[in-house]
Amino acid sequence: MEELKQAVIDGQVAKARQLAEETVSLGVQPTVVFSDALSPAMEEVGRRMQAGDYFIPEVLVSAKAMKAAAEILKPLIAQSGATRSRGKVVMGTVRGDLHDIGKNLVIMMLEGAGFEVADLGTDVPPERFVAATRELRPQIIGMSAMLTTTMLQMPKVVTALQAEGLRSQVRIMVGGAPLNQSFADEIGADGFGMDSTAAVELAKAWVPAE
Ligand code: B1M
Repeated sequence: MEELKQAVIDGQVAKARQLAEETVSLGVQPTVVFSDALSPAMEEVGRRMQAGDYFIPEVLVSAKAMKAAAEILKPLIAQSGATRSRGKVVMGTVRGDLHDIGKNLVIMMLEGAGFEVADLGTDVPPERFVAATRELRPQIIGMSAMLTTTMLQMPKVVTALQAEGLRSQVRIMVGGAPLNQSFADEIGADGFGMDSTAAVELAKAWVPAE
């Protein structure tokens, strides 16, 4: 697991894929590989970028390595029956924002925990969150933002859901590096996910297993 984490941090795509295969063949649960190797690896990559030790190309290669390992794990999670839907989540990065590495990690972890996730992608306008809520009837709406400018789209989604009479039907979770709990409270979201592990804990608390 440590080697896999390091391979992702170092952006070694083939090695990350191979180590993911080896790790699961040794009996480690794929969901644990996500939570204990891939997620902390990408968090470390974010920290290095913040510290000026990594630049965007390094971050993108690490994300590629993370994705290569995730491709090995995802079908195994599906096979294990862990994805028998515990609940439905609609997730997207808000309008104007193209960052999706963190959102995708959260989605993988939620799927690993048995949630069915509809990924609306990036640059998602409020009306698409509203339309998806109406069509898919999720228990949870998840919004991600990585820019101090785009996080201001989040209250617009909350207001749009209120205006359409849908707000009381869903829990709203927000996350992304520039956010905190008080911002979530201020905009009327139901919760803030500090990282992918916290996001899954929150979702599980909102939608307990039957
Ligand atoms: Co951009 N970028 N970027 N970027 N980028 C940041 C965010 C920035 C902090 C870099 C910096 O200046 N130090 C800065 C934002 C400054 C600010 O607003 N305060 C920034 C900027 C300025 C920009 C551009 C404007 C640069 C430019 O063009 N001049 C531009 C904007 C494009 C746009 O979105 N419109 C831009 C572009 C890009 C790339 C496209 C090159 C690339 C994104 C690639 C991609 O995502 N496909 C990119 C990247 C990679 C970053 C950094 C380096 C890394 C982000 C990341 O993936 N972190 C970032 C600097 C940094 O964070 N150190 C930076 C790893 C990831 C695992 O963490 O996303 O935080 P994170 O996700 C975590 C938690 O936040 C949480 O769980 C995740 C897993 O633990 N979480 C949730 C996230 N969403 C959640 C949702 C939840 C719950 C938890 O519930 C719904």
